[in-house]
Amino acid sequence: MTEWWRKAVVYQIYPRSFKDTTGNGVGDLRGIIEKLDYLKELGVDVLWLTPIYRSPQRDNGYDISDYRSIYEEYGTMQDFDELLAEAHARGLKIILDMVVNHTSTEHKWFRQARSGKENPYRNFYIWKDGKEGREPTNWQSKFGGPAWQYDENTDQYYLHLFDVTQADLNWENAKVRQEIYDMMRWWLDKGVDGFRLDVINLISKDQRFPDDQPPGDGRKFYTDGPRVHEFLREMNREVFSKYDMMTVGEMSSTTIPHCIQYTRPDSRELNMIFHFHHLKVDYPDGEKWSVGEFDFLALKQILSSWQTEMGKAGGWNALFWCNHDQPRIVSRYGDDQTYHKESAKMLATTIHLMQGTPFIYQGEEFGMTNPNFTSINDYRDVETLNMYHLLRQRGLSEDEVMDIIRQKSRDNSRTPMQWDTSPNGGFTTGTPWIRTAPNYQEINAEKALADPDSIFYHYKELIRLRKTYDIITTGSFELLDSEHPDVFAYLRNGDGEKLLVINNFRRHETTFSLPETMKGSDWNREVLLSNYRDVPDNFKRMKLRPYESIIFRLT
Ligand code: TEU
Repeated sequence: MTEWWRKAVVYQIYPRSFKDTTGNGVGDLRGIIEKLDYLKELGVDVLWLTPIYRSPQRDNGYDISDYRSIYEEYGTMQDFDELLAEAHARGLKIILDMVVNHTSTEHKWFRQARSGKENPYRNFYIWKDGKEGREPTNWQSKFGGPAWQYDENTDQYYLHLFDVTQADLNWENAKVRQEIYDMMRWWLDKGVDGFRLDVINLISKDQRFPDDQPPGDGRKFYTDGPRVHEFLREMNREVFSKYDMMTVGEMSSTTIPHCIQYTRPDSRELNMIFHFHHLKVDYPDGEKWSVGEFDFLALKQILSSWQTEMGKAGGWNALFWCNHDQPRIVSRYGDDQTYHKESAKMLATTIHLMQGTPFIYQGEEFGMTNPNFTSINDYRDVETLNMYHLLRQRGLSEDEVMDIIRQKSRDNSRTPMQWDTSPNGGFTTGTPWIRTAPNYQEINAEKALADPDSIFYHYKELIRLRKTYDIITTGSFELLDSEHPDVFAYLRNGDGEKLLVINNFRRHETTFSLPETMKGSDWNREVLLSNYRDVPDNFKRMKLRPYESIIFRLT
């Protein structure tokens, strides 16, 4: 099988907020068909659709009640088949989101399991007796509160690492695994080109169910469980190995050694992984639901170590800043006001010149920002609403809680795609399921396409560079000046050529000096891409403007 995914660029679509063609305020599959030419213009190769299956939508589709039907507000299976055909006709591949750690409690398997202890589906899920009148263990749900829900019908608790309506599947049960593999093959036989695997490193639980939840982000406890690699090798043997496809695993709270194991070709598990450590350097004391400056030196150290260690060991990273769970990166690590364009371009260059497969999240390509809603009534995300109540119960004021939510909510990336200056940014002719960000008249795709200096064309050029220069795919990574307080600079080393990537992460001017090892050499240098109209005169000791970003090719 060809490894086409090593040079591919993936575009993530959150269908609910992408484009509505019916006027009901919810995006749909026909809206994606309508925008395929826009995506072709950007130059991406693969579209990742977040869950499109039948679901009560408690967690916007990550709570699946039927893996083989389309959620009715998104359209029909015929619409999906047409979308797949239209994408393939344009040379675009489509990967689907496989949520197999849990199902909705509305799924027929769970409804059967809940009906009685003797039901053949009982052990499709994880049921335990309570302990002295409380939950079986002190595990906590990622959305707040206990991870066990009491079911009085059978006087037992079931496990849910996420929402109470998302019951964890029991992967120890071979029947569960076979049902999942059958379902995966069903979608691949329809022509789907791969999968993003939701929290896939949670599927193996420690069967002792230890009752010692560590403080803080206790999820480390559930991740990379004892049989996770065994299950993934089986999934690869039973399914992935039989298709020319791409797989990317979402790895919550994982480690580099595990991710080398997950992605080394000879492991025969996955092609690549998302880790999130670079998106936790603005979690004060590791706590997501509090606010603080991001730790720039930690950011450089994390991204660099994942580049060098995965690179050396044959692992493969998915490269991303944004997705449907994360705040908009230009509002988070950039400047969504004065230096909006410069900082968005700098952030894009930083991640796209690394080794791995880049992922672009809808709207990132023209600099969509956090919406900064001021009322909790404007938020929809189950995690955000749970945390609002938890934080208020802990005694935080309304203003304190809303300040945290404005910066941390997953809804920051879920507001409607801003297509143009018409009402609701052209996303819908109806009332959108969630408000459109107030800045849609200034920041939208139509305006970006009309501006040759826009963020859109910077992304388009980054994609073109990846297709043109193999060194971006194959070159080794070398961090420069790890202690510089403002600049993230690195080299990509190839045969007879280097790429020097310089990124000022600050809204003030700064200087960057080439390392002594490079000063003596007389390089032919070419500017491949920058975010200002010119570059600093003094190459060896550069004076960098706010958020200045430059890619030099040295030969
Ligand atoms: O996300 C896993 C996950 O941990 C996220 O919920 C996110 O990292 C967390 O909100 C940060 O606090 C996946 C999906 O991407 C997410 O949308 C789902 O809600 C979740 O799994 C459950 O399926």
